[in-house]
Amino acid sequence: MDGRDWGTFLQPYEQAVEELKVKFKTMRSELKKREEYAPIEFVTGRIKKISSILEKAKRLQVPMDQLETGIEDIAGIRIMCQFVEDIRRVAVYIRARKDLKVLFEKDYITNYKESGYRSFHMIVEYPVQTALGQKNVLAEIQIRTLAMNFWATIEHSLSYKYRESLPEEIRLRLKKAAEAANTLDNEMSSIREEILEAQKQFEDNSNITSQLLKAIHQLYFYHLVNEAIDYQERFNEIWQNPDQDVEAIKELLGEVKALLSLAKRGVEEQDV
Ligand code: 0O2
Ligand code: 0O2
Repeated sequence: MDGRDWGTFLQPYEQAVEELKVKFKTMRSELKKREEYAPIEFVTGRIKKISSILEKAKRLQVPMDQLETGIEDIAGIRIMCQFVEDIRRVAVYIRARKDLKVLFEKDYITNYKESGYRSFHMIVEYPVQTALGQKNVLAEIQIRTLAMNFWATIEHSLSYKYRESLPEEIRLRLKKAAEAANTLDNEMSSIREEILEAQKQFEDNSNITSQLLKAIHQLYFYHLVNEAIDYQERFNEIWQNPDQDVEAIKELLGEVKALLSLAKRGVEEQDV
């Protein structure tokens, strides 16, 4: 390909990156509105520099007239997530989209690279509408956590500087740093699990409490005033205790419910 053609050649890729960035940023804000947090933290994109395209073509022995199919990441989108679990979720959303076609995936999380690199890659075919009609371009979507991104960004700049001659000692230290980033991701995931579990527990407990208070209130409808006062006092006692005993609240709820169903049956029998 002649040097003068680069602008025209790269135009659909630029358009693809711009459109895909908007789409994934929109997905982020949409998910954020629906849920308490978005599985997408932020999105970036770039088109590969001409020098990098030429270098990669040489390295992969891609002929100059086959760059469109031979180099998959001329258009690149990067999606950063807070937690490892989010990566799979984002991949599911991408697979379900009707405006692109996933051609293949590379799971460098399960099968991390020798360098220590971790990320989930999806190679997609994306149709761009140009002045001359539709053109399908390839794009690479890299999905990774903030920790994976932190490591990859620094490793990229260091490796780039040293090229092939990265000293063995540095290579090993980078690998160790990748393990540390992975440990950090795992730790954050398990802390998150615990927080979610604690939140659920808190919601369950407050549900039981409101059920009990409602049930006590219902006792008045059956003229069980003394019982209602008695249960209210017993509840107050448990509630005022610094380590509120959920089991005791559950037990009390069971007792009040049993009394209510007896009272209900009594009323029904009277009606007959
Ligand atoms: P290469 O070809 O990947 O080595 P600049 O590119 O620095 O002149 P700009 O527009 O600020 O200016 O670049 P940006 O978007 O900050 O990207 C800089 C670097 O971030 C790129 O390196 C990429 O390595 C990386 N990057 C950002 N987003 C993506 C993405 O979605 N996919 C991929 N593969 N890389 C991304 P280089 O050296 O510019 O390009
Ligand atoms: P850039 O500058 O980010 O665009 P390859 O494995 O290199 O022969 P392939 O099969 O096209 O070629 O790519 P692969 O392995 O799926 O990786 C594609 C991209 O993932 C790379 O693009 C990087 O952005 C990123 N990547 C892969 N391995 C590493 C790694 O060890 N460290 C870092 N920091 N990034 C990695 P480019 O074109 O190599 O680079």
